Amino acid sequence: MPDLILALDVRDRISASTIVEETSDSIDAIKLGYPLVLAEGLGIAKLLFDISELPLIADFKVADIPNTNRLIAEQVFHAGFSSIICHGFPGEDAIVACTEVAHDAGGTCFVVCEMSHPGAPTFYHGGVAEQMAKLAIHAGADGIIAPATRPERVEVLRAIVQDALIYSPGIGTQGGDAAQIADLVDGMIVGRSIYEASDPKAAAQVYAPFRRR
Ligand code: OMP
Repeated sequence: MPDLILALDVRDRISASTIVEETSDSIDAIKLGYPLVLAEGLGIAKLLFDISELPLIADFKVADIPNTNRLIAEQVFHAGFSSIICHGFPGEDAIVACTEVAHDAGGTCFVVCEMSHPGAPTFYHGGVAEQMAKLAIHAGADGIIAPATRPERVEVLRAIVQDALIYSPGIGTQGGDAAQIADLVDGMIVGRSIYEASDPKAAAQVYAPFRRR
């Protein structure tokens, strides 16, 4: 059974800290990305860690040349994150740059291999995701991101990455179903279905039957 990862895409520290206080017993990690970090700065990571003591995943979908990826990743781990998400399409050397920094910091690196939204198949088709999954593993990444909105694609990618981790977004608001995906993945990423709920704690607990522990 997978971890439940809260995608905390709120835009202010009061909402962020309130939701984390309410849900921290019901989730296993918190994913922060551009919406909250651009609004509040990278220091929000320490604030949320001090409240929850949960692992923090930096979702900047890093997608640059290796040197720039490395510089970004260094900032991420210096800020207290445990994991970083990068894109696969810039190629193996770019993934290696993020992975090396992650491992030097005792953290992990995840590679986006196929996205969850309706437009994703425009470019993620014809074996592209499969190639990226192979590249991610060859580059030493710890896991991949694969779409809960397409469980059949997660099955294909699971066969490639085998025991590596798969974190899967798209559950809830995007239409993915935790019951369909839980057995295939190591992390269920859920955002709006929890943080936009009138009772975020109750909304997080909906996923308890599918969650590890
Ligand atoms: P909700 O759709 O609100 O549950 O949020 C999903 C979260 O997962 C957001 O933070 C997205 O940026 C992220 N995400 C996707 O939705 N689809 C992807 O293919 C990849 C990600 C991601 O890398 O986390």
